[in-house]
Amino acid sequence: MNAIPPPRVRRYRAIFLSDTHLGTKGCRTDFLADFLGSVRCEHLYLVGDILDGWRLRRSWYWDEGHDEVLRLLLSHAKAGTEIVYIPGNHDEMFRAWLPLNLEVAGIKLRKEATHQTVIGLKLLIMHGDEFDSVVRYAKFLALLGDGAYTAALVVNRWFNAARRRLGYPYWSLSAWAKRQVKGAVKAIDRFEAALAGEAQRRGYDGVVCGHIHHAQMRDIGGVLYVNDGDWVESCTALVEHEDGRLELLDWVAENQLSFFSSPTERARARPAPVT
Ligand SMILES: [Mn+2]
Repeated sequence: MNAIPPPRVRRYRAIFLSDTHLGTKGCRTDFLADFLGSVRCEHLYLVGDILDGWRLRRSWYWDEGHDEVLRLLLSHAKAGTEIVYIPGNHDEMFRAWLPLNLEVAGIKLRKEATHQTVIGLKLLIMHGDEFDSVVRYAKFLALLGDGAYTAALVVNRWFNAARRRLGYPYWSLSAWAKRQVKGAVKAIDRFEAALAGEAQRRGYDGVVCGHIHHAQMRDIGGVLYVNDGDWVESCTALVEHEDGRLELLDWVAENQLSFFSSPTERARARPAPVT
């Protein structure tokens, strides 16, 4: 309808994002709304842990930032973007609905998906927690699997609020966990190899997943492994350009945003509405 997009709008063929953990205070809804309002795409894949456990937890958190993200997602669907929502382990309540093959407000609910890039690369899209068993001895990954993660994020926020007052730089919980927890690097390695192996076994050229909050794009034995990261700390997304080029976007680094700004400090001007 609106033929002339605002100058800030970026067009992609496909966007993949995961682990937004909406419904928790940890979600950077300010950055995510900024991102969703700045992009247009034909295909949008929500690769799990988008909504975080509303059925299971007492401390469901929702504010206007979360409203805004939801509104932008629905706007993209309304504007004609094909949206596929793949439930993860934090939004596994939707997995019970998978047999219904639901499409709600233009958003398709699927267990996994296949995306073919414009140059013919066949990608398997899945959240990835299905492979937790192969890395089950990793405490770092176990942490991501349950409520302890949300609790750790609360502590992280308080801790950083104090650091900010004392003039110290931002301290990243997940970066620390990855460094400190013995075997975390090996666990990430095993996770990546398991996902790439699954893609290869099923005849795909690559896999796009999330779950471990560790953005990555690399070749593993001739298979493309991509993890689109998260919107709690890393604020990353995978995009397919119109020419088929795949790129991991780091929204915070690229836009020089500060993790110190509270998600509730939403003074930033909103980009133009999705049309
Ligand atoms: Mn997960």
